[in-house]
Amino acid sequence: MDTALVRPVANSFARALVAEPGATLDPSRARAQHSAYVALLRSAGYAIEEVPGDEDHPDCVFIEDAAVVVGSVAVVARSAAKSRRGETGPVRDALASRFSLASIEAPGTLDGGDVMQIGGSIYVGHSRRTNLAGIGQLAEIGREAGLDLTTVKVDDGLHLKSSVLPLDAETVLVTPNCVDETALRGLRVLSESPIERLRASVLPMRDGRLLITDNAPCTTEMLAAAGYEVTPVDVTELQAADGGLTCMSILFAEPDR
Ligand code: CIR
Repeated sequence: MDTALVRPVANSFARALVAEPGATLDPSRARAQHSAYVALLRSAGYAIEEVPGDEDHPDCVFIEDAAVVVGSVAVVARSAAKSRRGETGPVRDALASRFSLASIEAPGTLDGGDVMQIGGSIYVGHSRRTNLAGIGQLAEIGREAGLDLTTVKVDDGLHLKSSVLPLDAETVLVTPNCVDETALRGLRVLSESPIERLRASVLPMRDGRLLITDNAPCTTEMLAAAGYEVTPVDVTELQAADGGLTCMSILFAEPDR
C-alpha cells in the first residue's frame, strides 16, 4: 500500500515565507486548491493520512520539507529557515511507527524540497536551505541504505525540486539555468518551456498519471507529446508561497511489518 502524508493549510498561511516580498496569500483559496490536490492523490490510490495542522507554523502545509524517507529510515530535516524548524515533531511522530528515525543535526541544515530520489540514487540541492553539513549527514544515511548521493548546486529557485523534478525512474523535468546541470548527467533531461519559467511543477503518481500545475500549458503539451499522461491541477495560491506539487505530501510505500 502507498501512503500520502499531508498536512492542512493553516489560517496563518497568509504569513508563509515568500521569496518575493509583497505577495498576498489567501488561506481559503489555498485550502480549496489543496483539497483538490489531495483528492487527486486519493483517486490515484494513495491512502491519505493527515498530520494535524499547526497555526504557529504558517508553512506547515509544505510537509515535504520536514522529513525524507530514505530506504527504511525517516530522516527528520532541519531547515535553515528558523521559522520552519518547529514543524517537524508531528511529522516525525507519524513516521516513527513505520520507519527507524534519524535526524539532521546542527550545524547541518536540510529541507526535503532539496532531496530528489530517482532510479535508486539521491540528488541533493546545495541551496539557501540545505548546507554541505546537512548533505554530508544525509549521504551517510544513504550509504547505509546502499544509495549514492550527488550534490547539485542550486543557483536560482528555493530548492533543487523547484527546478529539477522526476518524471519517471530516469527522466527529469528541468528549468534551464537554475542548477549546475552537469551534476545531472546520466539522467534524461526534458526542459520546461522558457516562457513558463519555474511555473511547471510535476508529481508522478502511483497510477501512472503525472500531476502538473495547470499554469504551464506549453510544458504540459510537450510532456503529453513525450507520452506522459498529464493531469493538470491548479495550485497557484500555494505556488505564490514558493510551493510546488511535491512539497505538499510525503509519499511512501508502507513497509512490510
Ligand atoms: C518556504 O519558503 O519554506 C515555503 N514558503 C515554501 C516551501 C516549499 N517547499 C517545497 O517546495 N519543498
